[in-house]
Amino acid sequence: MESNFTTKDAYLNCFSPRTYLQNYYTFGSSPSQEKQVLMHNLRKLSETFSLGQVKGDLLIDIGTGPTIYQLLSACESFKEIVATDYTDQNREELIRWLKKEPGAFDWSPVVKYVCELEGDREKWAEKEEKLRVRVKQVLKCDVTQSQPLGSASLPQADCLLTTYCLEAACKDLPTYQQALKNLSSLLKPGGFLVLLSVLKSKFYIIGDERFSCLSLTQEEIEAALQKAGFTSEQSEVIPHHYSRAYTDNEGILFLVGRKLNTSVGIQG
Ligand code: U7H
Repeated sequence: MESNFTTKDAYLNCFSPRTYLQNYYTFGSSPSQEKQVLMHNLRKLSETFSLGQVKGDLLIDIGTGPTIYQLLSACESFKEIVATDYTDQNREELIRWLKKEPGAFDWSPVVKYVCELEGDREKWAEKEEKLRVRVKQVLKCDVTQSQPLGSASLPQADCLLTTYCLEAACKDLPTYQQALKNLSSLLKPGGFLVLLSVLKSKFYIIGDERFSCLSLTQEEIEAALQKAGFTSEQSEVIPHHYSRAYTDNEGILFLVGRKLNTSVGIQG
């Protein structure tokens, strides 16, 4: 069967982090679908990481992209964060922000909003500094490989975070299923998986480029997680969607799961 799903090479050659940031994360004062989605995601992430159940030493963000919004609450609950992405240009864009290099994207409106959620909007500059200190490494990752971080040696994480990555990186359900198993090796037994996914989307647009997306339902994602050895402790669909000019998604899934403890028994 012929597959037209966007390849990894196409991401390397055609994905523009700047255009992506411009389309999905740059807002005027008027309301937009993109802003609604982001604010909702930030509220869910803040609840999850600030209320204190999900905390620990190491969090690995899988498919960070050129964005840091997903780490703003997590950096209060984890001592070390490792960011990862498949594309060189996403990792470079991220490093520009981490190192305050010229031309870095301005996340301050988003950081201010998260600080407001957490009780003090005035602390935004301190939060930016905290996040910059807590992100210890920016690594290449490929979720389709059995060792997604290649030869990099890290302790198993207390939490994996992944936002809008697997549905863009995996061409079909078996690949998605396998990617979850691959990621599981990076996580401690009992560790948390925090996942944000678009639902039932087949594509998304960035500038003039169209990228494929694996169309998934909440039930399919939960079943895939269970098969890969994760529980799902919290699974919530919100009806928000992005602008119809960008994608055809029907809602967004926010899920918190845990890697099951596999105790090795004595074979009788
Ligand atoms: C995330 C984005 C990205 O930066 C690299 C793909 C994911 C821009 C997607 C949407 C969106 C999706 C559908 C509908 C919006 C190939 C791999 C990652 C790891 C192998 N990614 C990072 N990714 O696609 N994004 N943001 C939004 C919003 C509406 C990868 C192979 C691509 C990979 N391992």
